[in-house]
Amino acid sequence: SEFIKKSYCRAAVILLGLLCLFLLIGFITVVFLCEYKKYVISMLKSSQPKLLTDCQGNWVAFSDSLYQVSLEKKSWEESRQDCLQKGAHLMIINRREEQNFVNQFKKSLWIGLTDSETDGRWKWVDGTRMTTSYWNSGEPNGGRSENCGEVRFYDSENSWNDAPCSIEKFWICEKRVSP
Ligand code: GN1
Ligand code: CA
Repeated sequence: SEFIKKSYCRAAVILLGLLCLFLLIGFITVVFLCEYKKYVISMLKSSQPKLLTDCQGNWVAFSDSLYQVSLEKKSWEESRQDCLQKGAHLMIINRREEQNFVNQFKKSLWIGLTDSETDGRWKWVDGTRMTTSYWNSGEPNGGRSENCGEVRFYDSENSWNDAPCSIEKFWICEKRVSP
């Protein structure tokens, strides 16, 4: 009858409409997924160098050690802790080559040197006494108020300074690589 015909027609129109809707949704989804894939790939490509340096932690090899200059500033003690946490220690400088190497960073950096225990008795963070030194002329001059060692006058071969341990500075960690 006429009624049934109309109903079929309406159902067909609705079905067609739904089909169109599904096709549209499908099309949008495919386009979206393609764009998303492109986006993810571009993100992966652009973040590749960062990921690599993060994995390696910006350690620089020199002689039998790896060195890492910090990206933030901390007090000497907090700097020492940071290095320990990384399985390293604040840099210990025993040789002229190492001294020249650290100057190349052209940055004021805490090193593993302190006379906090006994004024004027400079010790390295591994407990050894400082025997060879590369103090800048006039340093150390801080007495009781400057008990921590830093590389400061990096344009001079002898670049060390004693400074107050509470000052926040960049620092350099050293990780010995077993030969
Ligand atoms: C700094 O800020 P000033 O010039 O008084 C440094 C000293 C150095 C001195 C060398 C807090 O003292 O340790 O011996 O330069 N003070 C600080 O010129 O880093
Ligand atoms: Ca000083």
